[in-house]
Amino acid sequence: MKKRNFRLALKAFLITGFVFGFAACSSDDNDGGEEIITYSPYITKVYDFMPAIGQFVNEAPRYENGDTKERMIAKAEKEIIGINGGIVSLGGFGGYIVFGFDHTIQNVQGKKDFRVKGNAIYSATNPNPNDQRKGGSCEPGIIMVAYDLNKNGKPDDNEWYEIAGSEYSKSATIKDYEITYYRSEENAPSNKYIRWTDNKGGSGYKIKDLNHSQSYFPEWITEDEITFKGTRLADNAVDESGDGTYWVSYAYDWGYADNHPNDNDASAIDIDWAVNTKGEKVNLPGIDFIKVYTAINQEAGWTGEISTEITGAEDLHIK
Ligand SMILES: [Ca+2]
Ligand SMILES: [Ca+2]
Ligand SMILES: [Ca+2]
Repeated sequence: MKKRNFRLALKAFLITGFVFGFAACSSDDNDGGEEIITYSPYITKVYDFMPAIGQFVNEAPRYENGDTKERMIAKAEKEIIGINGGIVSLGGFGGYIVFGFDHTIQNVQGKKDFRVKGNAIYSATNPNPNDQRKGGSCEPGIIMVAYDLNKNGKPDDNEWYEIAGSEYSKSATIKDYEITYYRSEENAPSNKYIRWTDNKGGSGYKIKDLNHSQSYFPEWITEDEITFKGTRLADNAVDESGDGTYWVSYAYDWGYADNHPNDNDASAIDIDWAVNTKGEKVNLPGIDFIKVYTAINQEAGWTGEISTEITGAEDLHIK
């Protein structure tokens, strides 16, 4: 989440909720009546939450003394289930959340099936009028989907597939990226706040914004380092002012979370885009679970790190 847009983050992304009901005849319904099953189009459960480093980590949701990982998952759930319209920040590259629904989102042929909601916006002005790309505060996250093949009600490791978005096959995309963040030293300077190394020979520091006094390192974990893995997209933020005053983070074309505004068709996802680890298309009948993680490892000047935010999700076939 970039700093100047945090106020927008607090804006509720309330979409008029409606309950989907259909009549299902139950064979053991001996009075011959109908049993009404209602499904929610929105998130009903958060299964896991582990943000990476970020200026809104320990704030969205807020960590309080003694909170465990389970408690933080419950806090994240409270933010984004239903139409609560809260917000969860995933921090820098790799920070993730896993959530699910009370039904299987169907993969309808030829149609987009769901949307992960974030707080992406296009800026009204861009100091660089020559750049025609959509941009503003766009902080793309990779979307993974799982179909509950073994019907045990939870996502298993072998049930996950990546949604291959517009950048999937581009040479700038790193498919096996791995980053480790190290807990900051006592009194670490703000420009060398949290060190990171990656599996490509890269290293650097996450910068601390002095307006955010809380720790950027998830407070509820006891380890001194934390590692995340996944697909890394090319840096998307550009200092279009040339003097560091105006950063634009550009949207990629399609297939990511927190990348286009929630009312834009480019934020909708087709389950048909799911691929296996070899990059081969898989044909899922639907999905039960979604994982989203921040796809960018970039500090965007004074606006802070690029970090995906989640404000909800929606099954597009329940109307
Ligand atoms: Ca965002
Ligand atoms: Ca579809
Ligand atoms: Ca399962």
